[in-house]
Amino acid sequence: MSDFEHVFESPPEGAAADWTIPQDWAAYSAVEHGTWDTLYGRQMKILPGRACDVFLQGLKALDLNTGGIPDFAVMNPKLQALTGWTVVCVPGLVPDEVFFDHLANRRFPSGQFIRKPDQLDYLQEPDIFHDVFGHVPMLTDPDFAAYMEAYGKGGQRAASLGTLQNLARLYWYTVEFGLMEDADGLRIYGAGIVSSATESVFSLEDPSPNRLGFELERVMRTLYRIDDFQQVYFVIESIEALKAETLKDFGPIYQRLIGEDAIPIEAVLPGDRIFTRGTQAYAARGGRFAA
Ligand code: HBI
Ligand code: FE
Repeated sequence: MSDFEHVFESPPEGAAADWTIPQDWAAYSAVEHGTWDTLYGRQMKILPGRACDVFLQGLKALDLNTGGIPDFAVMNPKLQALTGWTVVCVPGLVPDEVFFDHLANRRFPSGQFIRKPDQLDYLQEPDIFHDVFGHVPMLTDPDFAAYMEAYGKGGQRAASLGTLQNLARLYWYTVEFGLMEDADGLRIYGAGIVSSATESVFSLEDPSPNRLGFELERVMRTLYRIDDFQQVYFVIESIEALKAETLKDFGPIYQRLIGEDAIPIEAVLPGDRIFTRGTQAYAARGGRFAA
C-alpha cells in the first residue's frame, strides 16, 4: 500500500497494459486550467535569466501558454516533429520498468491530474504541471532527447543488474535537479527545479547547498532526498557533454560501484570541482521551507 493517492500496483481500471490513460482534456475544470495559468505565470517571472536557454526556447517552441492545461493532441505534433518524442498520460507514478519502457520508446509519461489550489507550492507526486512544464521543454533538444532515451534503455539493463539505485541517482541529479554552466553563469535545466518557484531561486542563489561539478560515478554514488530542497546540485558543462557521458558503457562502471560506499548528501570530496561550498544552514535549520 502507498500513502500517495495516485500510486497503484497494477494498471488501474481504465488504464491500458502500458498504464496509459486518455488525457480527456475536455474534462478539466476551469479551476484546473486556472491552476496551470497561475503556476505558468509565476514561473515565467522567475525563470528568465535562471533557466537555461534550451529550456526557455523549448517552452516557446511548444507554445504551452495558450490558456490553461495544454491539450496533448495539439502539443504532441510539435514535439514529435522536433525530436520524435510524444507525451502520454498516466494516472501517477508508474512502476520502474513501465517508466523505462516508455522512455526507451521516446514517450514521456505525464501525470494526468493537476495539483489542488492549496498545493501550489509543494506536492510529492508528479502532476501535469511538473511533468509537462518541467520536463517537456528539454525534450525539444536533440541531445537531451537522446539522453532521456538512453536513460530508459539503461534502466531496463540496470534493473536486471541490480544497480537501479545508481541510475536513479543519475536521473535525480540531472533530469530532475541539474544545473548547467553557461557563458553568463549557472543556469537551471532540472525539471524538479524549473517547476518550483521556491527551488528555482534556492538552487542558484541560496548560500546553503553545495554546487559541484558533475562527475558520472560521483553522482551515481551520492544519496539524495526527495522531500525537501536539495543539499547538493551538480553542474554539467553542456547537454552534449552529458549525453556523451551516458553513451559510455555503464557495465564496468557498475562493477566498480558495487564495492563502493554511498556518498552522504552534504559531502564535499577532495576531487570535487567546487562552484559553491554550501553553508548547509537551510538543512541545519530543519529544512522543509524553513524561513
Ligand atoms: N513514474 N510517472 C512516473 N514518473 C516518474 O518520474 C517515475 C515513475 N516511475 C518510476 C520513476 N520515476 C523512477 O523511480 C525511476 O527514474 C527510477
Ligand atoms: Fe520529474
